[in-house]
Amino acid sequence: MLLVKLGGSVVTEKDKLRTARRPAIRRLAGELAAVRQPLLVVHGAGSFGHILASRHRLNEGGSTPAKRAAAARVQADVRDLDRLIVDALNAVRLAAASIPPSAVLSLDDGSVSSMDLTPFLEFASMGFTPVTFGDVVRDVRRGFSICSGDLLMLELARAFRPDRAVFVADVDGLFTADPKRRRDARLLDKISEADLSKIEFSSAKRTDVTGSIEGKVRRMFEIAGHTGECLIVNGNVKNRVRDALRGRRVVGTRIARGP
Ligand code: IP8
Repeated sequence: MLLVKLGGSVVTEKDKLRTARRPAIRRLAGELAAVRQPLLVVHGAGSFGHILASRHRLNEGGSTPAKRAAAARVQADVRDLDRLIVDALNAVRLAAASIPPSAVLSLDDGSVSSMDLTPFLEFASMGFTPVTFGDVVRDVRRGFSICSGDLLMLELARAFRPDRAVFVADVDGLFTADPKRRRDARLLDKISEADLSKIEFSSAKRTDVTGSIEGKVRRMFEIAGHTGECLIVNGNVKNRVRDALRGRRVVGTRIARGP
C-alpha cells in the first residue's frame, strides 16, 4: 500500500479563492494510475479551505450562526475540490471512493479523538482508491475545527503501515530556508529530527490555518515512524510523483524515522 498527499499548493492556486489547478490535477491523476499499486490518497484544501477558514478563524471553532455558516461554506468548498480530484482519478480508472473526514472523524481540541477507519479498510480491500482531504470536522471541545490532510496522513499511516508515504509539494522538498525568499536556500535530501535546528523556518503564511511548516515537519517524523519510507517531492515536475511512488531515487527530501 502507498500513501500520498497531494498538497493544496499543487492542486489549487493557493492565493486565489476556490481556484483549482485542473491541468496539474489531471496530470497527477495519470501519474498515480501509472504506479499500478494500491493507493490511499489524501489532498489538501488549498484555496478551497485556507482562505475562508483563516478569515473566519474556523480552527478556533465556535457556536455563533456566522461561524456555523462559514464552517458549512468551507465544508462545501472542500467537497467541490474533492469532486474535481475524484473525477480526475476516475477518469484514469482508479475507482476513487471519497471518504469525508467530517463523517468519520472527530477531534478533541485539535487532536484526533475518534476515527472510523472501516470505510478506508473496506474500500481498499475491494480495490477502490480511498480518497480523503483536509476538512472542517466536529471537535468535542471547540464545537468544530479544522482537520488537516497531514493529520489524516498520520492516522492512515498508523492504520495501514504503507510501504511509502509521499507528500506532494510545489517545491523540491525541504530547504535550509524558504526557497521562494532566499536564493541561497539549500535542498536537504534527508532530514532527521536533529537537523531541525539547521532550518530557518519562516513564519507560516497568514492564510495557512493548519499551522507552521515546522509543525508539519514534526508530524512527518511521526508519519515516517509508521512507513517504510517517507518523502517530500515536487508535484510540479512531470513524473516525479510517479517515480517517487515507484521507489525510484528522485530529487526530494527523505524524512528519517524519529529517534
Ligand atoms: O490543506 C486544511 O487541510 P490542509 C483543511 O491539508 C481546511 O492543511 C478546511 C482548511
